[in-house]
Amino acid sequence: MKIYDWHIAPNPRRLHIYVAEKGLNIPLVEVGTDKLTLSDEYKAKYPHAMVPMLELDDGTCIGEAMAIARYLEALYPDPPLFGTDPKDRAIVDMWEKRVNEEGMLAASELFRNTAPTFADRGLPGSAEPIPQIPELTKRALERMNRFFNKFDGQLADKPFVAGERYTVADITTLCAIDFGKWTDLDIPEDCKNLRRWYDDVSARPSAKV
Ligand SMILES: N[C@@H](CCC(=O)N[C@@H](CS)C(=O)NCC(=O)O)C(=O)O
Repeated sequence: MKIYDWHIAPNPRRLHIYVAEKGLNIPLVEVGTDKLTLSDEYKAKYPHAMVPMLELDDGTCIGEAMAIARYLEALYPDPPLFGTDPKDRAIVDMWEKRVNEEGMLAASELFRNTAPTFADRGLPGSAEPIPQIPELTKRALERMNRFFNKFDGQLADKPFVAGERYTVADITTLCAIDFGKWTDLDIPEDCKNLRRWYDDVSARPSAKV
């Protein structure tokens, strides 16, 4: 199997960190171009036109960072990054989905509606130009602010987002916060729990890949 990658991009990073935490070695195929687009060959091969994507040896293409991670989790269960029993798995899933919707997609909305290099790319994966909507910027900032505060509260009495163990919920939270930095947005000063957690997870070797 191999992973189609755009190394600088935030969603592929979720998978890089996951793979590093697992200690796996899966070949990467870079499909990002110097124009900050995905290559034409890749888009022809995979019309969903987003990364990451895992291609199996039988040719099956699996997209969505967390769908790929779940597949790998089934093959390589240790260390567990999706929870350890039914209740724990549901809690990890709940927080990972929350951070994706409330953090990752908000950071994406902010970036895609402000970055000059993405002027006609308001949404990922579209063959047609999608103009930016500047009015969405204000809402995206409000979403990010809610996300920072909610996750700061969640981390008040826990070492990790979903509880006592490092999981995929931490991976997506780290990627969402670092994606926010692309638009110069940082964790607010008063979100002390989130800042403490951010320093801890950023120091893990997996965060550097
Ligand atoms: N929900 C998808 C999101 C994938 C996504 O948005 N990927 C971006 C890179 S971060 C992409 O492929 N962008 C292509 C583009 O900008 O045309 C996932 O979780 O993998």
